[in-house]
Amino acid sequence: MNDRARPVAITLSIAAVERDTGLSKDTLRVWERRYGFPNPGRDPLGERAYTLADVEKLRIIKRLLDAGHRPGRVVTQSLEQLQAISEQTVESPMRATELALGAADLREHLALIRGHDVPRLRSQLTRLLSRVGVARFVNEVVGPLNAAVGDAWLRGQLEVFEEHLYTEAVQVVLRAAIASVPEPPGADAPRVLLTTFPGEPHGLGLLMAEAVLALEGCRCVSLGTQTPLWDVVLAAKALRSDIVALSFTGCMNPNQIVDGLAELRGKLQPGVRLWAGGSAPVLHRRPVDGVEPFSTLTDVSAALRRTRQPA
Ligand code: B12
Repeated sequence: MNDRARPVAITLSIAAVERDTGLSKDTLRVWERRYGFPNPGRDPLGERAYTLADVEKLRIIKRLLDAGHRPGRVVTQSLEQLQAISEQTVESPMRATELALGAADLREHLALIRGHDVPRLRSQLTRLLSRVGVARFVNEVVGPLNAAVGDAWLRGQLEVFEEHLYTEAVQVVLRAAIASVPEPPGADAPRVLLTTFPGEPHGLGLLMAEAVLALEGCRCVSLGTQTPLWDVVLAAKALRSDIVALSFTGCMNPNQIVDGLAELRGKLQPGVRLWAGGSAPVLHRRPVDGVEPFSTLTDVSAALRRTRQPA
């Protein structure tokens, strides 16, 4: 093929790779020096330019690191070798998923997503909800399904638009579940404001937290995702919130998470509790004064008991 016939290769900047894989720019540069991978070319401005193949490999590497593998063991492997390690590694969470949801149920849900059958996906989820109740639906159905959908995307078995279809269906069912929880009777029920920071588009963690908090007798108001920081402050004041609860995945830049939480803490009334939940590792690696980190929903009950005690 001559140069004219060769298609122009799509490349990504280091910032785009960081956002897409959750690997920091520093890590990418260190690996480049230490392991020779990734080894990006340069764009016309001399900035690093990563290929889509690099990004695919980096995504698998990130997933393996999250599952406990060491960089030295995985970064230098070929794509085929990584896929083989990945098959073995993701098998156990998948098995756990199958146990919680039922193997047939899980396969059926993934097939409905792949078949774009949204009405049936919704009705199956609704059926499961009425069978197991809100608490088990959140922990044993939505949690494992999220993981399975995320894994399927990572393996290239689901497209991003199919993740959107899935999210929409789960949102509808979770909202109905939340609406079915009776309002807490007393005026002293904790008031919780839920949202994410700009840059964090994932909203299912918020909805799952809202469902659990409603079951625990809280009055929840959700602003949905990506609320500017100052508006969170205004809303917490206007709604007289006792707790501001935020959700973070590993997609958001860790420095923005830490700086944002510190700034928000400084702007909220001292008596307002600030909760930060989700799978972003930085929440535990770099704790922020006055911010309570949560990696699961199971700690919510104990944390509420602390909130109900005078500070
Ligand atoms: C659906 C989905 C999407 C949808 C989101 C739509 C929406 N409106 O929410 C779309 C398609 C938009 C999307 C986009 C992206 N996504 Co996405 N997505 C998912 C998926 C499948 C589920 C979404 C979710 O909300 N998870 C978040 C919550 C529910 O999970 P969690 O953080 O583990 O939270 C648990 C606890 O921490 C706790 N919790 C969470 N929040 C809170 C809050 C409080 C207060 C408390 C107490 C507890 C709590 O509750 C949960 C249950 O235990 C996940 C897979 C997964 N395993 O979660 C991937 C996932 C989060 N996405 C991922 C990625 C890489 C992306 C993209 C960068 C690329 C892509 N897929 O296109 C973009 C992001 C673009 C951007 N601008 O940043 C990765 C993140 C990897 C990382 N870096 O950590 C994941 C993990 C998939 C994977 N296996 O790689 N995604």
